[in-house]
Amino acid sequence: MKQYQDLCKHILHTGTKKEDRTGTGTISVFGYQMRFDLKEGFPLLTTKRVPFRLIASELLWFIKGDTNIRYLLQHNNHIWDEWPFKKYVESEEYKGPDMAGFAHRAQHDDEFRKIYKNELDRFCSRILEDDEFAEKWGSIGAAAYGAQWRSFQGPYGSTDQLKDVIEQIKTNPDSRRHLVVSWNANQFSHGEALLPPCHTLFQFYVADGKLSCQLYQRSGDVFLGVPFNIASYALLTHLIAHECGLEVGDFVHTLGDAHLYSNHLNQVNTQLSRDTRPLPKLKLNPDVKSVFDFEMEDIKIEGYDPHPAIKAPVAV
Ligand code: THF
Repeated sequence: MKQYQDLCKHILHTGTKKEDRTGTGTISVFGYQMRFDLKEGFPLLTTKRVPFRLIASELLWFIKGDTNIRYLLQHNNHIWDEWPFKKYVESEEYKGPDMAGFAHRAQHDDEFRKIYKNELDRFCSRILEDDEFAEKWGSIGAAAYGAQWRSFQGPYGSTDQLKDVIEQIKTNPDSRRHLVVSWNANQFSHGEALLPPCHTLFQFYVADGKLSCQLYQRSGDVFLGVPFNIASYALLTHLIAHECGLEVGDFVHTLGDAHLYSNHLNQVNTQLSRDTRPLPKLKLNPDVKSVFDFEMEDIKIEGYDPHPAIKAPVAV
């Protein structure tokens, strides 16, 4: 995926050093756009292995309107653990060893990393086993994608944006209003969100029997998050096209603050030294008709032959 390699090079060559909320430090640019023709293959990076099953289970979780990490844990998906864990260990209810600044300390202090891993494991087990605990501590907040897509809150009540947009694509394909918005400024300014949504808005477009999608992402962690985000919206576009009887068109990815974390730079350079390989293909179970009925076993990726995975710490 040359588009992604070009983005990394662009940030390395023209980016500015910038501090950030997590205290890690980044190199950042403002405003960037990539375009992927989904008919040319499924845009899953080949210059490192990207765990597709985590992307698919995260997307199904959003589509269900779920905001509790229990569903992810049931699918052995741990990409959102740190955020509810942070809220829990900062609360009165937490009585274990001090976890302040766990993301940084776990990287630099081996002794601490063991204690942290142990606490995080216990947290995840309790989310899985204890209904009350899961209810109280498993949520990533009402401003999470699942809630915004399926039950956006406003003065007139709740709106199922995803269901509505699919209906509109079917009945009024030429509309210029095929939008799903996750940025509920009012809600998150009143402290509901753990992490205000990075994918603020996406729009669909139908032409020549093909469905395209554009995402405006206000902030992109280019090494860890962006490869997930590209594949996730590509998959969403395929699922909706499937239900609506359309072919897939382009995925257009527009980024606001596009950044490389300072502790991902060696990894990025390793990745840039690798050659790209042919893209895999997505296979959806033809018997499933509705976006809302897909399960993991209905979604398969074929012909994926990437270079090995590259580990990197996630900034929290
Ligand atoms: N916060 C930050 N700092 N970066 C992000 O990418 C990000 N996300 C979500 C919310 N906040 C974020 C969480 N998404 C991984 C991937 C996506 C994530 C979080 C973490 C990650 O660690 N991926 C590893 C594999 C992990 C595994 O195998 O368990 C990888 O190598 O790709 C942006 O949506």
